[in-house]
Amino acid sequence: MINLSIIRTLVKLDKKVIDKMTDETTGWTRESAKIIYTLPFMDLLYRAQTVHRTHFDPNRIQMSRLLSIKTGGCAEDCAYCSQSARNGSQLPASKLIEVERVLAQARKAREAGATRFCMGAAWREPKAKDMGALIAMVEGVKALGMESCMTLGMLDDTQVVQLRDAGLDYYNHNIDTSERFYPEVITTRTFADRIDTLNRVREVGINVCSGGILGMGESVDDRLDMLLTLANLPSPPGSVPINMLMPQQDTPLADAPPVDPIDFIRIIAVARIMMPESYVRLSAGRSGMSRETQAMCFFAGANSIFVGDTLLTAENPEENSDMTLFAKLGIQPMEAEGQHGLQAAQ
Ligand code: SAM
Ligand code: DTB
Ligand code: SF4
Repeated sequence: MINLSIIRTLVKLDKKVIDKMTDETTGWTRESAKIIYTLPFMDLLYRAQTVHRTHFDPNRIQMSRLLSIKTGGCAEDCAYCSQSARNGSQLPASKLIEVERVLAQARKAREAGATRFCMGAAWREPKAKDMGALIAMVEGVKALGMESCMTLGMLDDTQVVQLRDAGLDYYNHNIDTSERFYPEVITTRTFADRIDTLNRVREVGINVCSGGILGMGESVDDRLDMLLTLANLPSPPGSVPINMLMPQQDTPLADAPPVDPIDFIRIIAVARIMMPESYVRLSAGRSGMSRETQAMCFFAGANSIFVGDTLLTAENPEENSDMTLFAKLGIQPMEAEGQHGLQAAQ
């Protein structure tokens, strides 16, 4: 058993040791993740910001807009989700919305400065009959000069090719938590199912967006294991959303206690250090965070957010308050093509 406090002292004293750990892009271990996570907060933030600056402009943040294209009535039992039919939520189930309505929202998002348009559906997986409309949505968003992203649940071999050929830039499919804690949150599909979908998406050349949620009752080790799984994929996801649980009425996690902001910021910093070239997205939960917490998340390496006053079903800060915060912090929205060649690298 290694004494963590001794290692921490060594790491603090010997910059080479931590450089070696943080420069590695593969083979992260729980032990190295834990050493980094438990560094004194200032040392951790300094390391994370240093790594961040070697790959990104620290004063630019990528902005995406989300739209729910099919809401509610989902067959899965994700304990955090307002859209699961099994959670007894009162949210009415909708059908897949028309392509033109989606594109009208995408145009609005582009006018408000979003460079990526993310479309989410409350499905276990898309059906073959839906693919035509989904393809038209991707093509339409691309024709507006925006990047396209979808999150539709599991995908099979045919669907990933169809979406790739339509021009889909990113596919979001979160692992949500550690493999160990996962069955406490979702029982209707497995952690391995999720990894299979991520592999299919990556193998056809669509950028992977995958992350998870903090605040579901998981331990620090679960949070770190989730990051380890992501960092140790054949290539880490180009985009890593870290959501803070937004407790939803009538779900099993409705009364989950809030995450300590300092613990949340530490996880952002570890994600930045372990996945230096990925966009780390400060996702759900910003509406409950102070401006100072958000600023610290950006300093720790988060460089992507969702903008607009709704996520899928839950609230998000208003556009105006985000722009005021950006102005106060001297942050500029990132241009669509400022993606550091990540798409080519996937
Ligand atoms: N149905 C698709 C799926 O699950 O793959 C796509 C939509 S789903 C809402 C996308 C992700 O949003 C989830 O995997 C989860 O990480 C996040 N999410 C959902 N509800 C949330 C909540 N209440 N608080 C924080 N994150 C949430
Ligand atoms: C992700 O990780 N967060 C976004 C996006 N991927 C699709 C979704 C957040 C959903 C928050 C709860 C809601 O709006 O219902
Ligand atoms: Fe369905 Fe996705 Fe919600 Fe799970 S997270 S219940 S799959 S919409």
